[in-house]
Amino acid sequence: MNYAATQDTIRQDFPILDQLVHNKPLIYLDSAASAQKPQAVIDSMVHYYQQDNANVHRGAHTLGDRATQGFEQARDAVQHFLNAASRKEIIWTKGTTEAINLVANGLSGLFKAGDEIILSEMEHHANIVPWQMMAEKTGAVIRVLPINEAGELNHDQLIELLNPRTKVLAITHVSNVLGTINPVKQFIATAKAAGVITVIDGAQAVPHFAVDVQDLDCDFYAFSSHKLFGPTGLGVLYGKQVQLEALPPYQGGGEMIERVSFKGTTFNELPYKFEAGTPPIAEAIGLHAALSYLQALDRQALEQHERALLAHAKELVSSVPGMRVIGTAAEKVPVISFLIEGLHPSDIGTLLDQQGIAIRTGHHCAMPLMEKLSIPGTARASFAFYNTLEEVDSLFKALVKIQNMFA
Ligand code: C6P
Repeated sequence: MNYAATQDTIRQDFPILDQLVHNKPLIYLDSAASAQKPQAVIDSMVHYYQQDNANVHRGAHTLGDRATQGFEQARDAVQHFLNAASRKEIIWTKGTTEAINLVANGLSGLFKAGDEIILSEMEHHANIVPWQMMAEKTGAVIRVLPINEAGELNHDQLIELLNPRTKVLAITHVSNVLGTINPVKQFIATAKAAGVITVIDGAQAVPHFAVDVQDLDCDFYAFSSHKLFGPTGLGVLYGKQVQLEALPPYQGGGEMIERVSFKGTTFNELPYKFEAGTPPIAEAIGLHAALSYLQALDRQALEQHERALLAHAKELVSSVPGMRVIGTAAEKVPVISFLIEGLHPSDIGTLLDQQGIAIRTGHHCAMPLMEKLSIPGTARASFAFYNTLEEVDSLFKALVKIQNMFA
């Protein structure tokens, strides 16, 4: 595919991109926080609410049947998207955060005081705090894999940390701050050989490249719909069937039961055992539309375009005096965290917004990483396939302008 030729069409699929902010054309460089939605996603949700809205799995009526069908087809689409072995392995959650909480909570029964969980220094709070809460209850101990200067993890250090007390390895596939793509397949294989359960935070990976959970051979994999061009309020937990069967339910209520009496309750089969209450139906249908949209594009061409965006941004760094990139891993998604000497990241964010450019600033929910790097936060530009090389130019021109204002 000639990407340049199709980029205009792609941008037209995202109506939000065509607007002025502070009288300047919007340049949206905050897709790692939440990606924009193609019209197909918006349309699918409007259609659902206009034509099919009803509760699922209860229906003695046509609308209920249609809603159930749309909802369950979305699960099949996610199974296909991740190449999971069975639809029973796809659990709807509110997001990556809830998915990891579900696993950490469910695995607590495995832990005795002194048992260990390995995390890494680049984890998002969503993959730290649930484990800390579980550790507090069980007496488990958290061990932390360090990053090197470039912001990469080292496989030898994983080997050093592994020991007979290690029960879980929970690491991110891609860092939301550094952009590093971790070699999770190798880490999973090593952990598995040591009998350790693997939990992968895929929130920042799935928007950028194809993920095959059978090939990775992880036990659990989590992501959020809203970073994958789908609606907010929905996430996915993939779990190997054998792991999910062994895990106790997370929340109690309707849908997740087989039979309830005041003497006790038996639980529904997978995947419903983990889905208490009315699920996010419209959101699942919206995510299905996002996956179909992505699958109709040439994902390899999208990846190539994203690599070009990153390469162009890297080239332009030297044009901004005093700019320092945080995270220089060899394998990166198009996320650039940076600092500019003499400027506070939040001022950079505000001044860029004045020019219509949206980035994120702050600690990015990765305070331990900020502590490790001895910085309070960064400015972060994160790109998606709908961004253009011209937008990268505009970002750097704006940064030079800002830098000049303070020079
Ligand atoms: N990172 C960012 O701007 P939720 O909020 O559950 O959809 O996703 C949490 C999460 C988990 N893991 C990683 C690696 C993430 O990047 C995120 C969300 C956003 O970087 C918002 S803090």
